[in-house]
Amino acid sequence: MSYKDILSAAGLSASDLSGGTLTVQTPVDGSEIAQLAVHDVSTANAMIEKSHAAFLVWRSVPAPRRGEFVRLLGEELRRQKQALGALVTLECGKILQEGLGEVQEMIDICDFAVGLSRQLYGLTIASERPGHSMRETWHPMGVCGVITAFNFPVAPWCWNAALALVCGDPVIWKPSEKTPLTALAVQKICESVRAEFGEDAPEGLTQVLIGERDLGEALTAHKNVALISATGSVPMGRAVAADMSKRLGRTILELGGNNAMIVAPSADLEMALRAIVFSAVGTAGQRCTTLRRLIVHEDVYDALVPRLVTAYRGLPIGDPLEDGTLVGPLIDAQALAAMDAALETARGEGGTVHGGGQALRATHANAAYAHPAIVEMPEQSEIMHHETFAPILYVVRYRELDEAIALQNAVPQGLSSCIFSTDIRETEYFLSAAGSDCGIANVNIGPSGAEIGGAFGGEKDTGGGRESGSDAWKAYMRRQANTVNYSRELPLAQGIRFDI
Ligand code: UN1
Repeated sequence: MSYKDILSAAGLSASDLSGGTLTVQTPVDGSEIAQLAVHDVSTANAMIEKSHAAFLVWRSVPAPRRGEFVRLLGEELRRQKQALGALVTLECGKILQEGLGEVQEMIDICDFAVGLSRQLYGLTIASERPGHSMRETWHPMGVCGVITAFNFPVAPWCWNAALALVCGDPVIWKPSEKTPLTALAVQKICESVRAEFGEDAPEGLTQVLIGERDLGEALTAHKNVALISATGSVPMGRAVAADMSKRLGRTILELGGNNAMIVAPSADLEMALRAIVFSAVGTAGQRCTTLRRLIVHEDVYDALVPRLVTAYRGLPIGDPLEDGTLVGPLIDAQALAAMDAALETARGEGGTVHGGGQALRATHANAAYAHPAIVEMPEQSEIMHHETFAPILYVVRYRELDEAIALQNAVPQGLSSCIFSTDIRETEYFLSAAGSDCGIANVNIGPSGAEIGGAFGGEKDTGGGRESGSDAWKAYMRRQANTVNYSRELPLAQGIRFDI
């Protein structure tokens, strides 16, 4: 399929793709695939006003009916999975299997949200006063701004949007300027769903802002944006948090990860090997959940690490649209330069580097393909505390489990973590309060590839937000405590007397 065919199969016409100043290049070969028009701040403000007007309508549509909108969205995504998955691959460079997986993640969260639309449960609470009842109710919050990153151009929007929409909140999406086309394609799907749904879905229920940082700042500045959910770098998250805190707006932050795996002496090394390669190399090391640090018990180090180095050598690097490719390109030349620089620093800190360096130079000179790298480190040095968004896996040894857990927790980020062990004492300890300090802690699976049913997010520099499953929906609603007096008396709480 030509790039043109991929773009048009995803519903993007020639006029959508031209006439503007934002150049979109595919990381597959570095060629230009669009020149998009960008929005300015006054357009962003107008969109926010429109979204707020939509909120005033949408909040009163019954939640199960709002769920119907998300059901139709999920149905449409099912129909368009192949086309949208290919566009994800073309625009961000992840292999087609992972592009399709990302669309599947959208479908899954839509299914979850449809059920949720009939389960936005509050509480009934025992009142201390006779003839009184108490309850807790969840109401829609307001406009929800969603800022997303290039590496997962569509799924994180959907984790937020599917929940926000059933919770009664319109959504304004600011995608990465590196991956705006997938957002435009999804917005077209939303508009077709809105037409099918009927007139109680107001205009402006979902909107997309194309452009740079100033548009994100327009969202954080506007009092009518009740909530910002942002996925991306730690500096971006800090800026969003600072701006939102000025007006005490609500945030959900899903920022960097520096995820580790502990491989214990009792581990099934065959399973560990497969899990390591997928989670360190998948999406070319550009997931926030990518495995970046391997902490291996000294007794199994020699049985595992040389095999890993061999497995890395055989990895098929190439065009992510082609069957059989396991490693696609990095997003751009800057990412490749950051990878090279990190490997250089690691060498300076005593590391032995296997792999690394640019790949496919002869055939893809304008793209940023990299050989994934394994770096054996003498200890957990400075560079290992940083997240480099590239396929670099640092490896260190440990002797005692407590030491391994301390190493795993010693970095600023706290997103995902895992242990490979068949010793239940070790695995339960790893999951205990004294174990991993991350938002995600797994046993005998890698740190990446989470299902939508769990709450997704992490602690420390990862930002503390939770998206997707479990009760993450509560962040998209406002909680109201209600006390109802059905007696003929007016007793005060805490037994206070106040007679007039
Ligand atoms: C991200 O990289 O921003 O758990 C999200 C995973 C995916 C989501 C990653 N479900 O790897």
